[in-house]
Amino acid sequence: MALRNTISGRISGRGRRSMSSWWGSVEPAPKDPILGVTEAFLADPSPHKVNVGVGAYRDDNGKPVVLQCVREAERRIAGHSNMEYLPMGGSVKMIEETLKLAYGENSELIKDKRIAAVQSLSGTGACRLFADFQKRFRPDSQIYIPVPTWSNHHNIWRDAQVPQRTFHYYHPESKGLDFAGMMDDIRNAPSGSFFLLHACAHNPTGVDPSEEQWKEISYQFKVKGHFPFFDMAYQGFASGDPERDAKSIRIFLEDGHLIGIAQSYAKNMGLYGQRVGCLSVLCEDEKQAVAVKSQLQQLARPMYSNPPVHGALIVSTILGDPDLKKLWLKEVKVMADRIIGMRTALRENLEKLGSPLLWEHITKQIGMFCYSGMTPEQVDRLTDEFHIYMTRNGRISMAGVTTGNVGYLANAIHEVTKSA
Ligand code: KET
Repeated sequence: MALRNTISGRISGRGRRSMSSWWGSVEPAPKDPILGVTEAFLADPSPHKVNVGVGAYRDDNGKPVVLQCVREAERRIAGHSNMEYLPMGGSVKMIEETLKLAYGENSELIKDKRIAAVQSLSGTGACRLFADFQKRFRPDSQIYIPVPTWSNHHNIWRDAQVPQRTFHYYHPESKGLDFAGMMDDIRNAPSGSFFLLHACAHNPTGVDPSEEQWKEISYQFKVKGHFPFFDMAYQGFASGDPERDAKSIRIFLEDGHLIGIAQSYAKNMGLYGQRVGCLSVLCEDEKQAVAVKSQLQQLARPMYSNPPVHGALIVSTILGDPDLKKLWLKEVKVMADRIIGMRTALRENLEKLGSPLLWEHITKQIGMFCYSGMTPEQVDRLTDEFHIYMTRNGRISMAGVTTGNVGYLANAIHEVTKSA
């Protein structure tokens, strides 16, 4: 008895010691530069607070929006679908419709079955799956990422253990595209490099190449044999028309590139939390596409097995019905137009206040974001003194600006920038 007590005492003592040492070396992770802003916003009790951090669309009352086409699709789905597993590669019907949006309604590439595509956990999951695929099959490759870019791109390729290089993109003085710098970097990268391109509505800058510039970029990629990977998280949010926003991709397709695309329905269908998207890789022929798809599935299986079913069903219900698709296109345009309207309003408010700075770029930039040019210190003042929350790179999510808060926002921006 005594002995047993001693042993059990020793075991539990040792147990305690090792238990407390399991995670003793784990330090708290740094806050995410985008999602951390939402956390701080939620914790602020001020009734005046404004969140223009995360890129999530709000209506003019600042409320999250569920599109009418989504409500209708949900109504049709309710009670009619089972909840069985999807295949590892996801919903075939959803993927079919999704490829049409990127590659074109009547694309020969789709007919020829040259595209390896799987349903992904939204745009993030598509990027991550591609990064893992790149690492597995091109283990010595690197990825060229624009400066600046969506902060999570760095995390994604880092965690996939693909080394990162950068290329020039934004020109801070002109607040436009550094086209010459970008072209130089494309020319100087080793032949056959991987490049990450934002298909439209570049995050965070709101600056896209023109059609002519895309053609030159595509040409230079051809000369160098580079691989373009398009992140298309905002199809429809640049021009209000998903077809027009796919122009960059279509230019590359016309030039005969083999490409990869990450598509997301988070923004353009407002399905943020449903996590529905698509990763596609254009291959040389059907046989190659079959092999690539099987390997993408092989990557997915031990990670999450197969993707969630509900969001995919919403998407395929909408895009598979001509009337619902028409309604969706109308609603995308309404969202894009409201944002464009808020750009004008913010700029006009700042100019009316007599701001000594130029704010032309607010209306020139496109998509969800305004890359304001404010410094991290100015952003800190906006948060501390005015309860306005945005990322410290000065990015304003125009999707969070409303008729009700635009005056307050402009006034605060004026206060922190007027002596700069
Ligand atoms: N790519 C880009 C360029 C992008 O801005 C986002 C999201 C994504 C992919 C991923 O979206 P998903 O929800 O996985 O489909 N950007 C916003 C939200 C976030 O950071 O997660 C943002 O920049 O605020």
